[in-house]
Amino acid sequence: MNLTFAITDANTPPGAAAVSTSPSTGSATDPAPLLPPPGQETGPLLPPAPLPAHEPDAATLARTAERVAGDLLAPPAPVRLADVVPAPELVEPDPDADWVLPADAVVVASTDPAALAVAGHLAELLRPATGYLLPVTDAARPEPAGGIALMLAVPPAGAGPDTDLGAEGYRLTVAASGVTITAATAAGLFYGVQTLRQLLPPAIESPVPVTERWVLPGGTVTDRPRFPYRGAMLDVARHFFTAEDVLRVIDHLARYKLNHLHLHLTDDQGWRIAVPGWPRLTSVGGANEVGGGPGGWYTRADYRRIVRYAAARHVTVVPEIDLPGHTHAALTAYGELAPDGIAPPPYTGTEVGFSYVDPAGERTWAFIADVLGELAALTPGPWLHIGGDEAFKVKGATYTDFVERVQRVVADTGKTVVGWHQIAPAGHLDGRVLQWWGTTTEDAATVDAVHRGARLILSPGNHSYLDMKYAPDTPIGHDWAGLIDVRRAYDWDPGTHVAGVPATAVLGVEAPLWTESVTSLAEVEFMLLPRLPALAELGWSPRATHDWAGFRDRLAGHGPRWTTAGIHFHRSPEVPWPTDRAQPPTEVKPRIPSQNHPDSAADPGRVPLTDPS
Ligand code: TNX
Repeated sequence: MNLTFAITDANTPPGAAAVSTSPSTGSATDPAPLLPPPGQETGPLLPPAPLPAHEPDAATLARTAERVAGDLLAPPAPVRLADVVPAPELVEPDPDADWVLPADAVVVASTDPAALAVAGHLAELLRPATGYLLPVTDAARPEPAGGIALMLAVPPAGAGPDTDLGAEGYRLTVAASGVTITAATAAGLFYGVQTLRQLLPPAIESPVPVTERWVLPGGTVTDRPRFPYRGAMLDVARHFFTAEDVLRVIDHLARYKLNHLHLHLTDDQGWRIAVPGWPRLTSVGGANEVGGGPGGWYTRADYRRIVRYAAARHVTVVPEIDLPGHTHAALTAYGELAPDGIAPPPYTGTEVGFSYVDPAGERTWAFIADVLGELAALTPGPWLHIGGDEAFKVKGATYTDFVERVQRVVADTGKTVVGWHQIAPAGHLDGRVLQWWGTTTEDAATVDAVHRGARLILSPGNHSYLDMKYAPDTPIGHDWAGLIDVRRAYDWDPGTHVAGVPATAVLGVEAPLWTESVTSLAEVEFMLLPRLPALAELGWSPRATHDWAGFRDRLAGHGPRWTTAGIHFHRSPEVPWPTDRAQPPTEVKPRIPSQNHPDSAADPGRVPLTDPS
């Protein structure tokens, strides 16, 4: 074989033309490629390029030859540029531009605190497995210079859609000179970083240094989301999850470019957020959970920690106080909120629809103003979720009057209302958002609310409820909305799902995880993965990329990543997981027997609620 390669003299300034004996077709000012294109190593001998003004010394020649020989023997990048979840909008591979992260790489970012924070985040992601120092530095105009550059760039005025990356888009280029991520915002840079992370070998997930060739596939990814709202919900009321657990869940969201974490903070079995002036909400209302465990709650400091951690990952926290139903825990703490004025004993079962705060009581309204006021003050994001589901005992005008008054309380705090789609019949309020959790695709009240200006978050129970079992033998979870395997989680279209609701009224998607039967972080992960990435792809990727076979194959590559990172997941048989050397993660053992959801009889297969009164 005819080895042809470029020799860069140690004295050659960076970026200047290197001397080449390769069949380069570039102009005199192009940097010569280090390697000839694949398959052309034995091409015809061209006339030698002009000699440098001075000969490289023997040591330089030897080092260069060693490096080039190493590169020639090296396998191509194990991850392909298109192997990203969620699927990017545009992928343009350049197999000649694979790039190996050098041990002395620097992460350079635009001189902007938010961009530098993303650069710091990237360095923290890469340091444990690589063991590299990866210093972070700023520059007015970052160049990769053999490292990774994160560049904030405002598109020129009048720029077309090709250059307009939007509020969350990014462009990632892997070239022989290094990696550049460009975006208009720090959020865009952050999503570029998540893509970069997925393009490295799975060993990048190791918490300890490993020997690996940290190669990235060459080319360009240009990407931006389909919907602005992409989220997951964690029910911390049925079972309590510590702030530490919630931070881990935020990590999982961020990996897949989800940008909202909805926390279901209150329900019949537990009240999980401290509210000044109402101490018994937590000391009494927070001291239980399904099955009789000790429960728990977040202090202001805990909640602030969650919000801060989320914000650093471009995740907005959406707190939910479920009203007027699902309030039994609050009633155990303050009997004056109950219609009969008597505090009931705690409830640790899984029925729904029996509790409500007294809609006519003035104490109720003082309570609501204090609770929502506190959450508005603690929450930087624009949303307050008021629940509104399954309030079976507050009917007709009493219900809609109640919801309308709560909506006004929310508006007075400066936040925007989100509620489950049951609030549809209540009057419209500017910006109001309904969260669809139906298992059908038709609902006149919801369509009517949309015509009055409401937007929709899509959480169809039969596709996105991550508390549903994967299969009949899934050890935890429900099946009232059907079994949801990965394909079912993936094969629907948020843009057309509810008849009469146009894609323009769809704010985005959310996967709720109710936790009646989910008791630990391991079980949370088991229910989230691998279905959460399916939902993330529906929220992020252009519909034109939707393809089950392709998704399944891309998803399969994430198994070894989760295993390496110590994350539990369900080894769904539909996904062709590679056989990895690491031990497969253990399947979770249920601590709580699975229960069906005894809700209204609207869906066949659902067990009707037996009214306890
Ligand atoms: C319905 S979805 C509920 C929750 C349950 C869930 C269990 C919704 C708004 N309400 O109270 O936890 O089903 O799957």
